[in-house]
Amino acid sequence: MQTIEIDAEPEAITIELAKTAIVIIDMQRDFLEPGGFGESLGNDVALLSAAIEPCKALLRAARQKGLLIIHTREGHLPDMSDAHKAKVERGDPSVRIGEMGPMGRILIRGEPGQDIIPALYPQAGEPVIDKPGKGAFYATEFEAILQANGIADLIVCGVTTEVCVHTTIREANDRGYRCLVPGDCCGSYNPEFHEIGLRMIKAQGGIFGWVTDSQRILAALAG
Ligand code: TIU
Repeated sequence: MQTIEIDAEPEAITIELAKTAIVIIDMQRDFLEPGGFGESLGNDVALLSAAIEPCKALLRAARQKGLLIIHTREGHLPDMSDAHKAKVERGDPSVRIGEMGPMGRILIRGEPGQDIIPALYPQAGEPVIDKPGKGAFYATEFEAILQANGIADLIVCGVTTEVCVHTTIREANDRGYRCLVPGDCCGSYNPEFHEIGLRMIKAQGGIFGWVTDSQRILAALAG
């Protein structure tokens, strides 16, 4: 079984490739392209695009190594029975979850905007988790898939750093999974929140996990 050491903060981490999954959180058109949910909340969606190429490079290397790759998509059922009022009533009422936008109904499963961006589209066989919440564990089959595959450690990428990435890492941390976060594979509409979000993960001896970058993971995978 191949074990690699990856340089990270607060310290290097050693992982077994067969027990590690790459999790790509919510790299969806609704968050990364104009006209979707991210923009409806008043955000500049261009701020997230820097994460696309590092994620792409990591996915390519992970596929070559045969790592388990799991994608998530935030979104709701067409009847919105899984969308809490407290979540729906955010932002401009004309462009809220479920309203019609240029990419279909905003953040509704099956609509073009809710799907993953073409640059990072899942390959056949890679699990795609549709989640109604911020975290990947809440009301999904995510943990069952991790358990069925003997996964102990997660490499978590995606958007946004302080919302869905952070929530998933916190949920994973409480369940005993070690999380390694390549900061350049994540992004936020607020660069300050991105930086502080990463600092929060690795603070206090790695209270929620480890922080690295795509280059250090690629170097370890190639070594
Ligand atoms: N608004 C925001 O920063 N994020 C979300 O609503 N969802 C995710 O982070 N995926």
